[in-house]
Amino acid sequence: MAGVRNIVVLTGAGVSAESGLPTFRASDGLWEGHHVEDVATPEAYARDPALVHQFYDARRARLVEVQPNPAHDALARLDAEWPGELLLVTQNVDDLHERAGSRRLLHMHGELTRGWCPASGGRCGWSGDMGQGAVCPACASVGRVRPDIVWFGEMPYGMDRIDAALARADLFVSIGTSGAVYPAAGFVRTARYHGAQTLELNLEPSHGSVFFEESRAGPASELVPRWVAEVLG
Ligand code: BJW
Repeated sequence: MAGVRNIVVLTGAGVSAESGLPTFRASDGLWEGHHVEDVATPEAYARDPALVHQFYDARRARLVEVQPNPAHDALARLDAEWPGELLLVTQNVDDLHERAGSRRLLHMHGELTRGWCPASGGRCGWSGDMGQGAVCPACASVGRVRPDIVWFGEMPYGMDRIDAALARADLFVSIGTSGAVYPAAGFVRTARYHGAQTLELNLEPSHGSVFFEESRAGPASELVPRWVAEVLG
């Protein structure tokens, strides 16, 4: 692709939808009967930890039943074959990008398969239920471990690395995200400010569509492999 060496890709829930994981804001905007904005906050966790653990335990259990789809596979191919800089920033907390083979990957909203203990400050891999009785492997405290997930009002991971990559990007591509949640929703404007070309691949135009130079509408499993084939020429 002429003039493009550094690429930043942002993915959201839409990239995993065809693997069978529900998006957040589809149709009635509810997730398991709850608004995501009500469950995914530190305040909700303090108020009702059992409910929040139940929400994340169910999603962690579902992870083992699903597989990467052609969109994840195509992004892994891009990672393996693109000779320039690449950063795949995902808002998703599932592990489908790494299971497909992506390596230059950053989970800005955390990971379902990790826990975080505020008592020890440590983070650790986690499989199966966490619940309220989880024991921290670092400090052995009981009931302090929480999902390593970035909730509303908390700082996303890797912002320095993301900002640096956006400042160097020649091309910014957003895939399967509604553009409803910041700071990710602002990445397109940052990338444009620094001179990058911008492209959106989404089932339908997102909230932020107007900020992209080009928008393509359709399912990620079709659009992403086609785009990756174009880029790799
Ligand atoms: C398909 C498809 C297919 C479907 N193919 N496409 C007012 C203004 C601005 C900001 C704020 C504000 N008030 C508060 C804020 C800040 C707040 C925020 O953005 N709030 C909004 C509600 C306005 N943000 C935060 O608090 C963040 N932290 C923060 O800002 O820290 C301060 C800071 C300061 C300075 C610099 C940096 C930071 C933290 C946000 C944490 C978000 N966490 C969640 C939940 C946790 C993870 C989890 O439980 O899974 O992350 S919320 C939820 O939304 C989740 C997602 O990652 C995130 C984005 O959702 P996504 O991925 O876009 O999903 P959907 O469902 O919205 O969209 C899916 C899209 O796919 C749709 O467009 C479909 O069309 C498409 N699609 N099928 C292709 N087959």
